Amino acid sequence: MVHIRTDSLLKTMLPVVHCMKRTYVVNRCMKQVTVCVEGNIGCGKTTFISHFRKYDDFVEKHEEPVNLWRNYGDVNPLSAMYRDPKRWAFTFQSLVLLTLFQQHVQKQSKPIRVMERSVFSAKYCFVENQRNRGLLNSFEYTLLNEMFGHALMIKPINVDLIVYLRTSPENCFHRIRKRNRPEEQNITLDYLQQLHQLHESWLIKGDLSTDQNQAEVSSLIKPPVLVVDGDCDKNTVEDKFPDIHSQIMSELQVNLG
Ligand code: D5M
Repeated sequence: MVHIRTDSLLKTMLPVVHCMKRTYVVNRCMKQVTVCVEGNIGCGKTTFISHFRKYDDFVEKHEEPVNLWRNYGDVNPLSAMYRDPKRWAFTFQSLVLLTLFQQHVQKQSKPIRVMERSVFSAKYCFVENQRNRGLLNSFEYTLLNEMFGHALMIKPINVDLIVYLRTSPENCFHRIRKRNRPEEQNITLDYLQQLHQLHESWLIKGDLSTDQNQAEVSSLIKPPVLVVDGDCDKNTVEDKFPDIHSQIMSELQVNLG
């Protein structure tokens, strides 16, 4: 099932990208676009993004810098965060905000950038969840919000489309068990259910009521949302991918020919 939330469709008309064999000619005034793939832990984002390899001529892929989060100098911040979240949640979120911002502001070399997650899901899902669970105290939470709001004020980040891989927490749980990352051994179904609810509030209900910087950033974080069923198996997603890809293109109002 694929449907588009229509309440906030992007109105920008994008000029045409002409694809000719392995080269593309881009209208000089073309606006480069960014698509963020969002969804719960284990929902299949990395696999989904890998399907864009067929469109390498005009799509650049940015995977979540999880390897950096597992290997930062001689520490493993991801593991520290899961082991002792009260001590390391703030540090980990600072690292996530920093590294995802660095990705967002990297010079774009192709017409379409596809990013795995964004600073927005870090903030609206993970930071909120850690605050709700008492893992960030109010000082840490306020400081993270200030950092986020300030960074966006200095360098607004445009997202043109969000692809939401909507997956049941139960399926995410099984996939996390299957991929067997050592850091993630203690992830509970309860944790995934909380994160699922926050993704739903943000991407389906459009509820940003917790945002302390709402006035400044709300215009930047309400791109259209394309909802993709993440519960189907890998092969089905692969089969459906050309169709999903054309929906992404039509949503971006880019014509490839
Ligand atoms: O995310 C990779 C791993 O990173 C997974 O264990 C969730 C964790 N992650 C990602 N972003 C955050 C934030 N902002 N806070 C806490 N934990 C986070 P995956 O979804 O598998 O790509």
